[in-house]
Parts: sequence; C-alpha cells; structure tokens
Amino acid sequence: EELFDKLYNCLVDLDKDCVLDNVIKLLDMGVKALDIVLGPMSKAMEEIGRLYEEGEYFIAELMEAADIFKEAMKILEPRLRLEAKSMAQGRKRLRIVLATVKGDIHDIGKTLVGVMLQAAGHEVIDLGVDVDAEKIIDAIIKYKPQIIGLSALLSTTARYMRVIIEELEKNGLREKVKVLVGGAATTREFAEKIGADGWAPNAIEAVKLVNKIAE
Ligand code: B1M
Repeated sequence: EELFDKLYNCLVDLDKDCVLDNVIKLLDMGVKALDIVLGPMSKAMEEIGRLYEEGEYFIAELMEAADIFKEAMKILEPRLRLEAKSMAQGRKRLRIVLATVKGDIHDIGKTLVGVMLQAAGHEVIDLGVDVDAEKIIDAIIKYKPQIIGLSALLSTTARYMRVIIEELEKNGLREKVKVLVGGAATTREFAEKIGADGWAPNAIEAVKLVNKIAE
C-alpha cells in the first residue's frame, strides 16, 4: 500500500529514478505487474492530466510523464506477458488490428492493450497512431482480422470512431469485423451510440472482451 502511494507520487512528480526503483521493489515483493500498471501508474497519469488542465503542468511535463511510463513498461512488460498468458488457455486465437484514431497520438494505452492481447494468445497488428479510416479499411482487406480495436484519448478524436464505422458500412466491411473501442475519451454509452460492438475501460477488460468473442 505504502509503496503504491510512493510510486504514484514519484510519477506525478516526474521523478524517473524513483519510479523505476519502486517498480522494481514492488515486483520483487511479488506484486503483480498488472496491478502496478492499472493501479498507481494509471492513476498518476490521470492526475498529471488534471495538473495539465489546471495549468500547473505543460506539454513538456506530459511528454516527460509518457517517457517515464514507457521506461517503466520496459521493466514491466515481460511480467505483464507472463501474467496475461494465464488468460490464453484453450481459446481460439483471433487476429486484431489496433489503432489510435486520426488526429490522436496518445499511444501508451493502445500499446498496453496490444501487449496484453498478444500475451493472451491473440495476433495483434498495431497500425500505430493517427490512423484514418482508409488505413483501417486497407488493413481489414490485407489482414482479414476478426476484430478492430480503436483507441482515442481526446474528445475531438473519439468522434472520428463513428466516421470509421460509417466508412466500414459504406465499403461493405461492417459485418466482417467486430469493432471494439476504448481510451480515456470513450465510455460505454458512447460506444453504444456510435454502433461499436464493445467497449473496454482498461487493458484487462479488453482482453476479456476479445476472449469472449473468441469463445
Ligand atoms: Co494528452 N491529453 N494531449 N498527451 N494526455 C490527455 C488525454 C487529457 C485527458 C489531459 C487532460 O487535459 N486532463 C487531454 C484530453 C482532454 C479531452 O479531450 N477530453 C489531453 C490533451 C488536451 C492533449 C493535447 C491536445 C494537448 C495540447 O497539445 N494542447 C495533445 C494532443 C496531441 C494529439 O494527440 N494530437 C496532447 C498530447 C499529449 C502527449 C503527446 C504530450 C502525451 C502522450 C504521449 C504518448 O502517448 N506517447 C500526453 C499524455 C501523456 C496525456 C495523459 C496525461 C496520459 C495518457 C496516458 O498515457 N495514460 C492524459 C491524461 C488522461 O488520460 N486522463 C492526456 C495512461 C494509459 C495507460 O491510459 O491511455 O487511458 P489510457 O489507456 C487505458 C484505457 O483507456 C484503455 O486501456 C488502457 C490501459 O488500461 N484503452 C483501451 C486505451 N485504448 C484502448 C483501446 C481499446 C480498449 C481499451 O480497444 C479495444
């Protein structure tokens, strides 16, 4: 508990060494990597966003926070993969195309979802960030995925998810794929409204959703 608070504070304060030290300490104590990432580390990123909104932090601080998060992920990723492996047993392997949508360059959450899905036994094709409908359509034709997973962190870019779904309809591809959406700018209600097939609040729920589709 105390170390969770410590880690949270170190990340909010953008103290990289302190973050990495505490991540290692927690792992050594046997704490699950997943609990570290979805707990104090994700909460700290939300707080950093809040500080940005209040004018206390600027873009430079957001970028630094993202760098520190990614450094910590290098330590956490092998453990995350091991932990997510236990979610793989006996299920069909699906192919998933992942993308952060056009106009949006936030990639930490999407990448984390990709790591977990892959470790859970699925095949992930990550198209990266700032991806438009045309690229999604090309990828569906090329890779024939069962699922596309879209991420948006900005309220302005979340709207583009609806455009992607409309483009899939126009191109006769909507029935061929399930569309799952996520990211801090989305909600379950929003996902329903735009006609998505599912929504996940975090990486673990995203894996559960995909596994359910695989059943
Ligand atoms: Co930006 N940013 N940012 N930012 N940033 C937010 C999103 C913001 C909420 C901060 C705030 O003001 N409170 C705000 C958006 C407000 C809004 O629209 N509602 C914001 C803003 C305004 C901006 C800029 C516009 C700032 C500016 O330039 N004026 C700008 C936009 C750039 C652009 O994209 N065009 C910008 C830029 C940046 C940086 C580049 C500096 C940096 C990103 C670096 C990077 O990703 N490589 C950054 C950061 C770091 C953040 C915050 C602080 C942290 C995001 C993060 O990495 N979280 C963020 C604050 C916040 O989110 N509250 C903020 C950790 C990550 C693990 O969580 O991404 O939510 P998350 O992913 C989760 C779930 O959402 C879910 O699972 C993940 C893991 O559990 N999930 C999915 C995500 N994708 C999924 C897909 C799925 C399923 C689940 O598919 C099936």
